[in-house]
Amino acid sequence: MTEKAVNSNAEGSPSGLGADLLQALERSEFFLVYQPTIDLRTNGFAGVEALLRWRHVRRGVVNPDEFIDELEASGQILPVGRWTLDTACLQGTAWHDRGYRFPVSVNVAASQLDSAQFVSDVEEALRMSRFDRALLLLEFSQSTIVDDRSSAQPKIKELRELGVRIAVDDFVPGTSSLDDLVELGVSTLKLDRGFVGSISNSPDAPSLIHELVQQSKERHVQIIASGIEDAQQRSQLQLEDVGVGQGYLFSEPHEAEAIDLLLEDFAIFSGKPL
Ligand code: G
Ligand code: MN
Repeated sequence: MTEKAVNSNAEGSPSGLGADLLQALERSEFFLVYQPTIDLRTNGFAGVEALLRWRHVRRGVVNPDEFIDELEASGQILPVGRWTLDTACLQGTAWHDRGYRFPVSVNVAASQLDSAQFVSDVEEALRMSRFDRALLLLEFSQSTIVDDRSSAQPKIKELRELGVRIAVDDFVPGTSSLDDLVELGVSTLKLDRGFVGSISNSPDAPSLIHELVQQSKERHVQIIASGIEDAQQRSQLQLEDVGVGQGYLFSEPHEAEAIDLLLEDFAIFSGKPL
């Protein structure tokens, strides 16, 4: 029997973490880590993506792929998503107040966008934190935006009107028309980690990226390549003029205090405030 199955029997939920998960928010066990994005031309600091983590009392730090389905199933994704948004905006303002101005992106689940209060939650997070709305980037999966367009589109429009930006996460070139995404209000595409991982050995990838970058320039859409793990991937993406990158080659996600140190390094390295 697998460890998962043992836990499932012992604690009565697929991951074995369900009961603990219900209390995690009030016990302040969630925290955010931030993964830098890097300007591929200048090597400068371009922003961060906020990523949720759970410090479980016995298991240690747990990644969202182990508990996100359960958060969705129990409806807790809404309060936890709200907490994530609030915390990321507050942290963004703390950086900005110290002179570091850069975008912060936050992942949003389909059920959050579906919920009646999502747009007002975003408004409230911005008001409460004083975070610059133009620097908040909300990341949605392609299916959240495209498959459920009749319900998603009006909300995306409201979010755009608030002044925040919208990204499609895990985007694989060639799977959606760029015009369609732009029409829906998308300003940024985050290239899928798996796709980026395949660029060195996939014959189609360079031409797919090339075409996407050319189209995105005409439409003022930003491309961020995620999951860059080696220098070869980086140079191929740079060759195709992808503007921004993210991945272990540059930095793993870190807690805010570690990002502070990184920011100081970047500022010293570039000789100017960011
Ligand atoms: O789907 P999204 O890009 O939001 O997923 C982010 C997750 O990917 C984080 O949990 C982060 O730890 C992980 N991640 C970030 N950079 C890399 C990378 O370069 N390689 C791999 N394999 N995973 C990464
Ligand atoms: Mn993401």
